[in-house]
Amino acid sequence: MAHSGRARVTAGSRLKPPSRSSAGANPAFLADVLYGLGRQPKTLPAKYFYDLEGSRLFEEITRLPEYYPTRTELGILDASGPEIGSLCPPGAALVEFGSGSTAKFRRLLPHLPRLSAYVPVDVSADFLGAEAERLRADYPDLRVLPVEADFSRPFRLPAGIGERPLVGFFPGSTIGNFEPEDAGLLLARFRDLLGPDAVLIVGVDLVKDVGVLEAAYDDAQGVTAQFNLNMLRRINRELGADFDLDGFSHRAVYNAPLSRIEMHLVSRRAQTAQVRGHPIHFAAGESIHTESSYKYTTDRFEELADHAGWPRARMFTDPRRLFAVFALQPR
Ligand code: SAH
Ligand code: AVI
Repeated sequence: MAHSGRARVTAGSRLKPPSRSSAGANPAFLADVLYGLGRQPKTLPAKYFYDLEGSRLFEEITRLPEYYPTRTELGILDASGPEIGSLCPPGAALVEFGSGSTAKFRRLLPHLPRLSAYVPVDVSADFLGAEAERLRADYPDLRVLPVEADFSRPFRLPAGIGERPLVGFFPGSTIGNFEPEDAGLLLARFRDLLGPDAVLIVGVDLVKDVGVLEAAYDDAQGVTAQFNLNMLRRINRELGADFDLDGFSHRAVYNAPLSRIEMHLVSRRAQTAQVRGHPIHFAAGESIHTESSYKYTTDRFEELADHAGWPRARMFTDPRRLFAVFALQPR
């Protein structure tokens, strides 16, 4: 399958990191961390939430009473599954971008006519491997071909898959973790990857009451806070850093003009952390912006998709219009 030649995009950051040649054992991670923490305001790319612990914490989030997106999207897939499935060509291979637990795929599977293969793509390597094994055990006749990759960069589909009609699946509103401009580039890249006859099924979280939004990202049990802090735990473990996790607090706030939830780690005091011998200074109250989660209106998302080469959109939503699932086609 041909690679898309488009610019690189990274969840949570639009900024190009410096050269990675001398960074050591995990050069891309170290370079991205030093780059993000060297900027004002400080940032870290959201894709680094997902080590094994981060993936497990995200699954816990999906079961929280405040986190409405997962159960709402699953409800839409159940209610509209037959119609969504009817748009997918028989014998297609389905490529899921950011597959996580594969729970959404499992709900869609009964509606997909004679699926030839399932290709879960994820950066969270160990979690991906374990979930692919579970899926094989549950569906012995299904071809499961996991790909460990950052889907925002060029990557290859497994051999032979490109000969099949392709269905893309991008649930969870993971697209909301990209800056809108990068989300457009990503959709255009998926169009190139999937080909001119593809269908792309995308989950999109919708603009809504600020109280509902902020509760979903600042739950009473503190699971989202742990998910956020796990980024620093991972940096400590994998990059030999010495962040004091008690020195940072979780903050989630809706930025209404930009229609996005922002997650931050706020330094409780003035402090300095070391990352591989690089001192990182924090003023009291200074934050690291770890994630944006953009919320769309259906019109705004359809416009974004149209500009990215997906002019035909069918929209499925829940009775409260909390979330939308789009089935996009390139012509
Ligand atoms: N699709 C699942 C999981 C969503 S969580 C659901 O709807 O519930 C987001 C998933 O995308 C995680 O599993 C994370 O590891 C993965 N992910 C995030 N950024 C990624 C990237 N740039 N490339 C590949 N996978 C990514
Ligand atoms: C994966 N992504 C769509 C989630 C979201 O809602 O933005 C990640 C998340 N962050 C905090 N809670 C969940």
